[in-house]
Amino acid sequence: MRVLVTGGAGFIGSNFVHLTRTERPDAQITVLDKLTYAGTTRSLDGVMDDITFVEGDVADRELVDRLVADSDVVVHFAAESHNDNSLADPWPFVDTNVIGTVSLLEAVRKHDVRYHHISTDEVYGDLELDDPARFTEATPYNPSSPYSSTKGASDLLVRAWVRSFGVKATISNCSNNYGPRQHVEKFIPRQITNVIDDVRPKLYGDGLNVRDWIHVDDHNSAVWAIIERGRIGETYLIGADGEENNKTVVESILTTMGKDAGDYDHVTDRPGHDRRYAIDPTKLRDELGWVPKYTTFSDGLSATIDWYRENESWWRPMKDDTEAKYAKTQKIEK
Ligand code: NAD
Ligand code: TDX
Repeated sequence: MRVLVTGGAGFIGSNFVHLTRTERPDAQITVLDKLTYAGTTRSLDGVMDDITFVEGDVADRELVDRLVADSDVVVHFAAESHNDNSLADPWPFVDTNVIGTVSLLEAVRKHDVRYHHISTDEVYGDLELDDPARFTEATPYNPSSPYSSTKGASDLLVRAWVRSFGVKATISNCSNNYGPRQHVEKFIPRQITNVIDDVRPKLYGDGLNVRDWIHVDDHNSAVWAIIERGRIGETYLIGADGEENNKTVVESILTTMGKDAGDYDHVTDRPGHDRRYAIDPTKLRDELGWVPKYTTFSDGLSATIDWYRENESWWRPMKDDTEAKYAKTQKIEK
Protein backbone atom coordinates (compact mmCIF):
# COMPACT_ATOMS: atom_id res chain seq x y z
CA MET A 1 0.00 0.00 0.00
CA ARG A 2 1.33 3.46 -0.98
CA VAL A 3 0.62 5.91 1.86
CA LEU A 4 0.94 9.68 1.49
CA VAL A 5 1.41 11.27 4.93
CA THR A 6 1.05 15.06 5.02
CA GLY A 7 2.67 16.77 8.00
CA GLY A 8 4.87 13.73 8.58
CA ALA A 9 7.70 15.83 10.02
CA GLY A 10 5.46 17.15 12.80
CA PHE A 11 4.60 15.60 16.15
CA ILE A 12 1.76 13.19 15.39
CA GLY A 13 2.66 12.62 11.74
CA SER A 14 6.26 11.61 12.50
CA ASN A 15 5.09 9.22 15.20
CA PHE A 16 2.63 7.80 12.64
CA VAL A 17 5.52 7.19 10.23
CA HIS A 18 7.63 5.46 12.92
CA LEU A 19 4.68 3.30 14.04
CA THR A 20 3.85 2.37 10.45
CA ARG A 21 7.45 1.42 9.66
CA THR A 22 7.45 -0.90 12.69
CA GLU A 23 3.99 -2.43 12.39
CA ARG A 24 3.35 -2.32 8.63
CA PRO A 25 6.81 -2.67 7.05
CA ASP A 26 5.28 -3.31 3.60
CA ALA A 27 3.72 0.16 3.43
CA GLN A 28 5.48 2.51 1.02
CA ILE A 29 5.49 5.89 2.74
CA THR A 30 5.79 9.32 1.16
CA VAL A 31 5.85 12.32 3.49
CA LEU A 32 4.78 15.75 2.24
CA ASP A 33 5.79 18.48 4.70
CA LYS A 34 6.50 22.19 4.37
CA LEU A 35 8.99 22.11 7.27
CA THR A 36 7.48 25.12 9.01
CA TYR A 37 8.80 26.10 12.46
CA ALA A 38 6.85 23.02 13.71
CA GLY A 39 8.40 20.42 11.40
CA THR A 40 11.89 18.93 11.31
CA THR A 41 13.34 15.97 9.45
CA ARG A 42 15.14 15.14 12.71
CA SER A 43 11.78 13.73 13.81
CA LEU A 44 12.20 11.17 11.03
CA ASP A 45 15.73 10.14 12.04
CA GLY A 46 16.03 6.37 11.63
CA VAL A 47 13.40 6.08 8.90
CA MET A 48 14.50 8.66 6.31
CA ASP A 49 16.21 5.94 4.22
CA ASP A 50 13.01 3.89 4.09
CA ILE A 51 10.60 6.65 2.98
CA THR A 52 10.30 9.30 0.29
CA PHE A 53 10.45 12.78 1.78
CA VAL A 54 9.03 15.72 -0.22
CA GLU A 55 9.41 19.26 1.11
CA GLY A 56 6.36 21.20 -0.05
CA ASP A 57 3.06 22.86 0.76
CA VAL A 58 -0.28 21.05 0.90
CA ALA A 59 -1.77 24.15 -0.69
CA ASP A 60 0.46 23.64 -3.78
CA ARG A 61 -2.20 22.08 -6.01
CA GLU A 62 0.09 20.82 -8.77
CA LEU A 63 2.46 19.12 -6.35
CA VAL A 64 -0.40 17.60 -4.38
CA ASP A 65 -2.09 16.34 -7.55
CA ARG A 66 1.12 14.59 -8.62
CA LEU A 67 1.72 12.95 -5.22
CA VAL A 68 -1.89 11.88 -4.74
CA ALA A 69 -1.94 10.29 -8.21
CA ASP A 70 0.77 7.90 -6.98
CA SER A 71 -0.93 6.99 -3.68
CA ASP A 72 -3.46 4.43 -2.45
CA VAL A 73 -4.31 6.35 0.72
CA VAL A 74 -3.72 9.89 1.96
CA VAL A 75 -3.50 10.58 5.70
CA HIS A 76 -3.75 14.33 6.21
CA PHE A 77 -1.98 15.46 9.41
CA ALA A 78 -0.47 18.73 8.10
CA ALA A 79 -1.85 21.78 9.86
CA GLU A 80 -1.00 24.87 11.77
CA SER A 81 -1.75 23.33 15.15
CA HIS A 82 -1.19 25.80 17.99
CA ASN A 83 -4.04 27.84 19.47
CA ASP A 84 -1.78 30.58 20.87
CA ASN A 85 -0.23 31.17 17.44
CA SER A 86 -3.65 31.37 15.83
CA LEU A 87 -4.55 34.24 18.18
CA ALA A 88 -1.39 36.13 17.18
CA ASP A 89 -1.74 35.55 13.40
CA PRO A 90 -4.66 33.58 11.95
CA TRP A 91 -3.63 33.75 8.26
CA PRO A 92 -1.37 30.67 8.07
CA PHE A 93 -4.20 28.72 9.72
CA VAL A 94 -6.61 29.67 6.94
CA ASP A 95 -4.04 28.95 4.21
CA THR A 96 -2.92 25.56 5.50
CA ASN A 97 -5.92 24.19 7.36
CA VAL A 98 -8.64 25.35 4.96
CA ILE A 99 -7.06 25.91 1.52
CA GLY A 100 -4.62 23.02 2.00
CA THR A 101 -7.50 20.65 2.74
CA VAL A 102 -9.39 21.69 -0.41
CA SER A 103 -6.22 21.10 -2.42
CA LEU A 104 -6.06 17.51 -1.12
CA LEU A 105 -9.79 16.90 -1.51
CA GLU A 106 -9.71 17.96 -5.15
CA ALA A 107 -6.78 15.63 -5.81
CA VAL A 108 -8.32 12.59 -4.09
CA ARG A 109 -11.56 13.28 -5.96
CA LYS A 110 -9.78 13.38 -9.32
CA HIS A 111 -7.69 10.26 -8.70
CA ASP A 112 -10.29 8.35 -6.63
CA VAL A 113 -7.90 7.85 -3.72
CA ARG A 114 -8.89 6.89 -0.16
CA TYR A 115 -8.52 9.88 2.22
CA HIS A 116 -8.34 10.06 6.01
CA HIS A 117 -8.70 13.47 7.64
CA ILE A 118 -7.06 14.13 11.01
CA SER A 119 -8.94 16.58 13.19
CA THR A 120 -9.47 17.63 16.76
CA ASP A 121 -12.07 17.56 19.51
CA GLU A 122 -11.72 21.36 19.72
CA VAL A 123 -14.22 21.71 16.87
CA TYR A 124 -16.93 20.98 19.47
CA GLY A 125 -16.06 23.96 21.67
CA ASP A 126 -15.82 23.30 25.39
CA LEU A 127 -17.72 21.79 28.33
CA GLU A 128 -18.25 23.06 31.86
CA LEU A 129 -16.17 21.38 34.56
CA ASP A 130 -19.26 19.94 36.27
CA ASP A 131 -21.03 18.84 33.06
CA PRO A 132 -21.34 15.02 33.01
CA ALA A 133 -21.48 15.15 29.19
CA ARG A 134 -18.63 14.19 26.85
CA PHE A 135 -18.31 14.98 23.12
CA THR A 136 -19.82 12.44 20.71
CA GLU A 137 -19.98 12.29 16.91
CA ALA A 138 -23.39 14.03 17.19
CA THR A 139 -22.19 17.05 19.21
CA PRO A 140 -22.77 20.30 17.24
CA TYR A 141 -19.71 22.20 16.05
CA ASN A 142 -18.95 25.27 18.19
CA PRO A 143 -15.23 26.14 17.86
CA SER A 144 -13.67 28.94 19.94
CA SER A 145 -10.32 29.90 18.38
CA PRO A 146 -9.02 30.67 14.89
CA TYR A 147 -7.21 27.30 15.06
CA SER A 148 -10.26 25.25 15.98
CA SER A 149 -12.56 27.11 13.60
CA THR A 150 -10.24 26.42 10.65
CA LYS A 151 -10.11 22.75 11.67
CA GLY A 152 -13.92 22.74 11.89
CA ALA A 153 -14.09 24.33 8.43
CA SER A 154 -11.80 21.63 7.05
CA ASP A 155 -14.00 18.86 8.53
CA LEU A 156 -17.10 20.38 6.91
CA LEU A 157 -15.30 20.55 3.57
CA VAL A 158 -14.51 16.84 3.82
CA ARG A 159 -18.15 16.04 4.60
CA ALA A 160 -19.29 18.08 1.59
CA TRP A 161 -16.81 16.30 -0.72
CA VAL A 162 -18.11 12.94 0.54
CA ARG A 163 -21.74 13.86 -0.03
CA SER A 164 -21.46 15.82 -3.28
CA PHE A 165 -18.61 14.01 -5.01
CA GLY A 166 -18.55 10.56 -3.38
CA VAL A 167 -14.99 10.99 -2.11
CA LYS A 168 -13.89 7.92 -0.07
CA ALA A 169 -13.09 9.78 3.14
CA THR A 170 -13.19 9.27 6.89
CA ILE A 171 -12.60 11.84 9.64
CA SER A 172 -11.22 11.43 13.14
CA ASN A 173 -11.44 14.01 15.92
CA CYS A 174 -8.91 13.26 18.64
CA SER A 175 -8.30 14.69 22.10
CA ASN A 176 -4.98 16.17 23.38
CA ASN A 177 -1.95 14.07 22.44
CA TYR A 178 1.27 13.69 24.39
CA GLY A 179 4.44 11.71 23.75
CA PRO A 180 7.86 12.01 22.05
CA ARG A 181 8.70 14.68 19.43
CA GLN A 182 6.00 17.19 20.44
CA HIS A 183 7.01 20.83 19.90
CA VAL A 184 8.06 22.63 23.09
CA GLU A 185 5.37 25.29 22.52
CA LYS A 186 2.78 22.73 23.68
CA PHE A 187 1.79 22.38 27.33
CA ILE A 188 3.47 19.15 28.46
CA PRO A 189 6.82 19.49 26.61
CA ARG A 190 7.02 23.18 27.55
CA GLN A 191 6.80 22.32 31.24
CA ILE A 192 9.14 19.30 31.08
CA THR A 193 11.82 21.33 29.28
CA ASN A 194 11.30 24.26 31.67
CA VAL A 195 11.95 21.96 34.63
CA ILE A 196 15.07 20.55 32.92
CA ASP A 197 16.21 24.20 32.53
CA ASP A 198 15.36 25.00 36.17
CA VAL A 199 12.59 27.36 35.07
CA ARG A 200 9.24 27.23 36.88
CA PRO A 201 6.37 25.73 34.80
CA LYS A 202 3.75 28.24 33.57
CA LEU A 203 0.05 27.61 34.15
CA TYR A 204 -2.51 29.69 32.25
CA GLY A 205 -5.17 31.32 34.45
CA ASP A 206 -6.38 29.27 37.42
CA GLY A 207 -4.98 26.04 35.93
CA LEU A 208 -8.26 24.20 36.37
CA ASN A 209 -8.92 23.74 32.63
CA VAL A 210 -9.31 20.07 31.76
CA ARG A 211 -7.81 18.26 28.79
CA ASP A 212 -8.46 14.62 27.81
CA TRP A 213 -4.96 13.18 27.30
CA ILE A 214 -4.09 10.34 24.92
CA HIS A 215 -0.68 8.92 24.04
CA VAL A 216 0.25 9.69 20.43
CA ASP A 217 0.75 5.97 19.62
CA ASP A 218 -2.82 5.26 20.73
CA HIS A 219 -4.08 8.07 18.47
CA ASN A 220 -2.16 6.59 15.56
CA SER A 221 -3.27 3.00 16.17
CA ALA A 222 -6.85 4.31 16.06
CA VAL A 223 -6.10 6.08 12.76
CA TRP A 224 -4.95 2.77 11.28
CA ALA A 225 -8.09 1.03 12.60
CA ILE A 226 -10.22 3.65 10.82
CA ILE A 227 -8.24 3.45 7.58
CA GLU A 228 -8.55 -0.35 7.53
CA ARG A 229 -11.99 -0.94 9.01
CA GLY A 230 -13.80 2.43 9.22
CA ARG A 231 -16.96 3.07 7.21
CA ILE A 232 -16.55 5.59 4.38
CA GLY A 233 -18.14 8.94 5.12
CA GLU A 234 -18.07 8.38 8.89
CA THR A 235 -16.53 10.43 11.69
CA TYR A 236 -14.87 8.68 14.66
CA LEU A 237 -13.92 10.37 17.93
CA ILE A 238 -10.60 9.17 19.40
CA GLY A 239 -9.99 9.40 23.14
CA ALA A 240 -8.61 7.27 25.97
CA ASP A 241 -10.55 8.43 29.06
CA GLY A 242 -7.64 10.64 30.12
CA GLU A 243 -9.25 13.73 31.65
CA GLU A 244 -6.87 15.70 33.90
CA ASN A 245 -6.75 19.35 34.89
CA ASN A 246 -3.65 21.34 33.96
CA LYS A 247 -2.66 21.97 37.58
CA THR A 248 -2.58 18.23 38.30
CA VAL A 249 -0.46 17.61 35.18
CA VAL A 250 2.07 20.28 36.18
CA GLU A 251 2.24 18.90 39.72
CA SER A 252 2.84 15.37 38.35
CA ILE A 253 5.63 16.63 36.06
CA LEU A 254 7.27 18.45 38.97
CA THR A 255 7.13 15.56 41.43
CA THR A 256 8.17 12.98 38.81
CA MET A 257 11.19 15.19 38.07
CA GLY A 258 12.13 15.47 41.74
CA LYS A 259 10.81 18.99 42.41
CA ASP A 260 8.27 20.42 44.83
CA ALA A 261 4.67 20.07 43.55
CA GLY A 262 3.99 23.78 44.15
CA ASP A 263 7.03 25.03 42.26
CA TYR A 264 5.14 26.67 39.33
CA ASP A 265 3.84 30.13 38.25
CA HIS A 266 0.38 31.25 37.15
CA VAL A 267 0.65 33.40 34.01
CA THR A 268 -1.70 35.46 31.82
CA ASP A 269 -4.64 33.32 30.67
CA ARG A 270 -5.21 32.47 26.98
CA PRO A 271 -8.01 34.66 25.51
CA GLY A 272 -11.12 32.53 24.93
CA HIS A 273 -9.43 29.60 26.76
CA ASP A 274 -11.63 26.49 26.44
CA ARG A 275 -12.54 25.14 29.88
CA ARG A 276 -12.83 21.41 29.33
CA TYR A 277 -12.61 18.81 26.56
CA ALA A 278 -13.85 15.23 27.00
CA ILE A 279 -14.28 12.49 24.40
CA ASP A 280 -16.76 9.61 24.39
CA PRO A 281 -14.91 6.99 22.27
CA THR A 282 -17.74 4.41 22.35
CA LYS A 283 -18.25 4.30 18.57
CA LEU A 284 -14.56 3.68 17.86
CA ARG A 285 -14.30 0.98 20.52
CA ASP A 286 -17.59 -0.81 19.73
CA GLU A 287 -17.50 -0.60 15.96
CA LEU A 288 -13.78 -1.08 15.29
CA GLY A 289 -12.69 -2.90 18.46
CA TRP A 290 -9.95 -0.33 19.13
CA VAL A 291 -8.43 -0.14 22.63
CA PRO A 292 -5.62 2.13 23.86
CA LYS A 293 -2.33 0.65 25.11
CA TYR A 294 -1.50 3.53 27.48
CA THR A 295 -4.23 3.34 30.10
CA THR A 296 -2.26 4.93 32.98
CA PHE A 297 -1.49 8.59 32.25
CA SER A 298 1.30 8.74 34.86
CA ASP A 299 3.19 5.88 33.09
CA GLY A 300 2.91 7.57 29.68
CA LEU A 301 3.94 10.89 31.22
CA SER A 302 7.04 9.34 32.88
CA ALA A 303 8.09 7.78 29.57
CA THR A 304 7.62 11.18 27.88
CA ILE A 305 9.73 12.92 30.55
CA ASP A 306 12.46 10.31 29.95
CA TRP A 307 12.31 10.97 26.19
CA TYR A 308 12.84 14.74 26.65
CA ARG A 309 15.67 14.11 29.12
CA GLU A 310 17.37 11.78 26.65
CA ASN A 311 16.77 13.89 23.52
CA GLU A 312 17.83 17.40 24.44
CA SER A 313 19.53 17.80 21.04
CA TRP A 314 16.07 17.40 19.42
CA TRP A 315 14.29 20.13 21.42
CA ARG A 316 17.06 22.55 22.39
CA PRO A 317 17.14 24.38 19.00
CA MET A 318 13.44 25.37 19.37
CA LYS A 319 13.36 26.30 23.05
CA ASP A 320 14.66 29.90 23.14
CA ASP A 321 12.52 31.17 20.25
CA THR A 322 9.43 29.59 21.77
CA GLU A 323 9.96 31.17 25.18
CA ALA A 324 10.79 34.56 23.60
CA LYS A 325 7.44 34.43 21.77
CA TYR A 326 5.56 33.61 24.96
CA ALA A 327 7.35 36.36 26.90
CA LYS A 328 5.71 38.98 24.65
CA THR A 329 2.18 38.19 25.91
CA GLN A 330 2.51 36.23 29.15
CA LYS A 331 3.27 37.82 32.51
CA ILE A 332 3.60 36.04 35.84
CA GLU A 333 0.44 36.70 37.91
CA LYS A 334 1.26 34.86 41.13
P1 NAD B 1 2.54 19.88 14.50
O1 NAD B 1 2.39 21.36 14.52
O2 NAD B 1 3.49 19.23 15.44
O3 NAD B 1 2.97 19.40 13.03
C1 NAD B 1 2.40 19.94 11.89
C2 NAD B 1 3.27 19.53 10.68
O4 NAD B 1 2.63 20.02 9.49
C3 NAD B 1 4.67 20.13 10.72
O5 NAD B 1 5.63 19.16 10.35
C4 NAD B 1 4.61 21.24 9.68
O6 NAD B 1 5.85 21.50 9.06
C5 NAD B 1 3.59 20.68 8.69
N1 NAD B 1 2.91 21.73 7.91
C6 NAD B 1 2.35 22.87 8.38
N2 NAD B 1 1.84 23.58 7.36
C7 NAD B 1 2.04 22.85 6.23
C8 NAD B 1 1.71 23.04 4.85
N3 NAD B 1 1.07 24.14 4.44
N4 NAD B 1 2.06 22.08 3.97
C9 NAD B 1 2.71 20.96 4.38
N5 NAD B 1 3.06 20.74 5.66
C10 NAD B 1 2.73 21.67 6.58
O7 NAD B 1 1.07 19.32 14.67
P2 NAD B 1 0.55 17.99 15.40
O8 NAD B 1 0.34 18.28 16.83
O9 NAD B 1 1.39 16.85 14.98
O10 NAD B 1 -0.89 17.85 14.73
C11 NAD B 1 -1.09 17.07 13.57
C12 NAD B 1 -2.57 17.04 13.24
O11 NAD B 1 -3.29 16.47 14.31
C13 NAD B 1 -3.18 18.42 12.99
O12 NAD B 1 -4.10 18.29 11.92
C14 NAD B 1 -3.90 18.73 14.29
O13 NAD B 1 -5.00 19.58 14.06
C15 NAD B 1 -4.34 17.34 14.71
N6 NAD B 1 -4.55 17.13 16.15
C16 NAD B 1 -3.56 17.42 17.03
C17 NAD B 1 -3.74 17.15 18.38
C18 NAD B 1 -2.66 17.41 19.40
O14 NAD B 1 -2.89 17.23 20.59
N7 NAD B 1 -1.46 17.83 19.01
C19 NAD B 1 -4.95 16.60 18.82
C20 NAD B 1 -5.96 16.33 17.88
C21 NAD B 1 -5.73 16.58 16.55
O1 TDX C 1 2.39 27.03 28.93
C1 TDX C 1 1.22 26.63 28.90
N1 TDX C 1 0.47 26.66 30.03
C2 TDX C 1 -0.82 26.22 30.07
O2 TDX C 1 -1.46 26.26 31.14
C3 TDX C 1 0.63 26.11 27.69
C4 TDX C 1 1.42 26.07 26.41
C5 TDX C 1 -0.67 25.66 27.75
N2 TDX C 1 -1.38 25.71 28.90
C6 TDX C 1 -2.75 25.17 28.95
C7 TDX C 1 -3.68 25.56 27.84
C8 TDX C 1 -4.57 24.34 27.70
O3 TDX C 1 -5.60 24.38 28.68
O4 TDX C 1 -2.59 23.74 28.81
C9 TDX C 1 -3.64 23.18 28.03
C10 TDX C 1 -3.06 22.51 26.80
O5 TDX C 1 -2.52 23.53 25.97
P1 TDX C 1 -1.89 23.23 24.52
O6 TDX C 1 -0.79 22.25 24.65
O7 TDX C 1 -1.63 24.53 23.86
O8 TDX C 1 -3.08 22.42 23.81
P2 TDX C 1 -4.61 22.81 23.43
O9 TDX C 1 -4.78 24.25 23.28
O10 TDX C 1 -5.49 22.06 24.39
O11 TDX C 1 -4.69 22.13 21.97
C11 TDX C 1 -4.05 20.85 21.73
O12 TDX C 1 -4.99 19.82 21.71
C12 TDX C 1 -5.89 19.79 20.63
C13 TDX C 1 -3.28 20.88 20.42
O13 TDX C 1 -2.34 21.95 20.45
C14 TDX C 1 -4.20 21.01 19.24
O14 TDX C 1 -3.47 20.92 18.03
C15 TDX C 1 -5.20 19.90 19.30
O15 TDX C 1 -6.16 20.07 18.28
